[in-house]
Amino acid sequence: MAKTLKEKLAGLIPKLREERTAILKGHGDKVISEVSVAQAFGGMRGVKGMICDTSVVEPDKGLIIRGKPILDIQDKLPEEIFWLLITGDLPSADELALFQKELKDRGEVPKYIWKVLKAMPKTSHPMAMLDTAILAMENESAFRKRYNEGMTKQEYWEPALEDAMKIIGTIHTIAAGVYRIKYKKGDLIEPSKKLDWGADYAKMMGLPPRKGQNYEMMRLYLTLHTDHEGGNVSANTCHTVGSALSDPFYAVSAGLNGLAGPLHGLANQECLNWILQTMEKFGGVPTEKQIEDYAWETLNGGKVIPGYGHAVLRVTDPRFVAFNGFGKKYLSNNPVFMTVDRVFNIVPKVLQAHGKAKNPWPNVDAGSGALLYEAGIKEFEYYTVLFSVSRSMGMLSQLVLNRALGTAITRPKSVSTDWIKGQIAG
Ligand code: CMX
Repeated sequence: MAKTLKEKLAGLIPKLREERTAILKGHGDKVISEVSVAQAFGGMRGVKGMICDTSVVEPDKGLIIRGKPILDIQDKLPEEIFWLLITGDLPSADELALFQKELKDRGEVPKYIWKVLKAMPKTSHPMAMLDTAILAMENESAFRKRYNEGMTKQEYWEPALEDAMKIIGTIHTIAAGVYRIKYKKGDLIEPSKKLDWGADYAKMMGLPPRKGQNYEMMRLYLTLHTDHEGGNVSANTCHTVGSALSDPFYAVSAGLNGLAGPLHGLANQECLNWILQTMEKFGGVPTEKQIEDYAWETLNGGKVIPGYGHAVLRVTDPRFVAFNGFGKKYLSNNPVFMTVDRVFNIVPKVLQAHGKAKNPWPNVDAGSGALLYEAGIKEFEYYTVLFSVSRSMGMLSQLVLNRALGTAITRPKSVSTDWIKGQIAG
């Protein structure tokens, strides 16, 4: 008989605990990283100081989830990726069906959430609406309830998983509601009993299925964005907040606030903006020379070219490759996609000549916006919400594992500029 996710984890966790204890007991003093002055001032880039087992980002390969390169699993459902992230294996067909049912069983959004969202100012950013809804839903937290009742440390992961499943079971419905409320798209659309997570999200937003093309786009989008190891702003923030034993609603809401930043999740709206500005300036799909000129104009104006560069990656992001593959299949004659593809031929050369960005290649955001736009989602500021729905899976899988393994409260040591000056002086 198929196991539930909780049963599967209950079988895995004792071994993981033993492994962590043995590593710490036998090798706790081994040094794994040093920190330079530049790293201390530079966002701790490259400092190895936290553990994340769900995925790694190899500078020369991109995202690898539990040993599987993202391009090898790009055809999976996001639900399967969540199972993979948290357990290390893909689910069997029976396990997947049971897990999808468990999510649907937790799919009811409390009525007060809709009241909160409808009471927010019309000018609220959709990310502020999503974050507020997740935070307001903290009222439902099983973790907080069990903590107050006095659960043991060994039990922390169980209500953390319950909260994680409640968030994943509802976040797509909430996000679709944010879309319909914010952009006056009409009444809310109820979740379906049958559709998978991504297709249901697209349907609840009110996107036309277009013979399944829009559902396939949404599936791909959600599958590709689930996780990007532990140090990025949203994952790291969720990790830190969760480490204080703030429950998963607090932790995910905090992580989403980080995702709202223009250098992180908000970049995908800026990216499409840049593409459309280029098209507007040149009256259609620009020539390569026009793109080159506009790229230099952007750089000389002291701005970044959104969608290019990465803190870790040093190659074309494989997730961009996956989106480009979808574009070539479904949108080969579409002007926005053609511009994205042409920009890809030109901008890396310009950034290399500019000489500042350590990585001149496209990241995930360079291509995704065009697909969303052509699916009928024309409200750019909403794009980060789609990213967030997917990334909740990464944040939550990391959080549940951290509660299972007793990860300590985060508390790196900060030092003052005077202390650094003292070190330099010797
Ligand atoms: N256009 C212009 N300049 C760029 C650039 C770009 N796309 N990418 C990097 N640079 C510049 C940096 O601004 C920095 O300049 P300063 O020295 O003047 O500060 C210099 O190159 C070195 O930066 P880096 O070490 O290569 O990159 P960082 O790790 O500091 O920053 C990132 C990474 C993503 C914030 C940066 O590449 C950027 O701003 N890109 C555009 C925004 C974007 O696409 N963000 C999406 C990120 C995806 C994600 O969140 O996963």
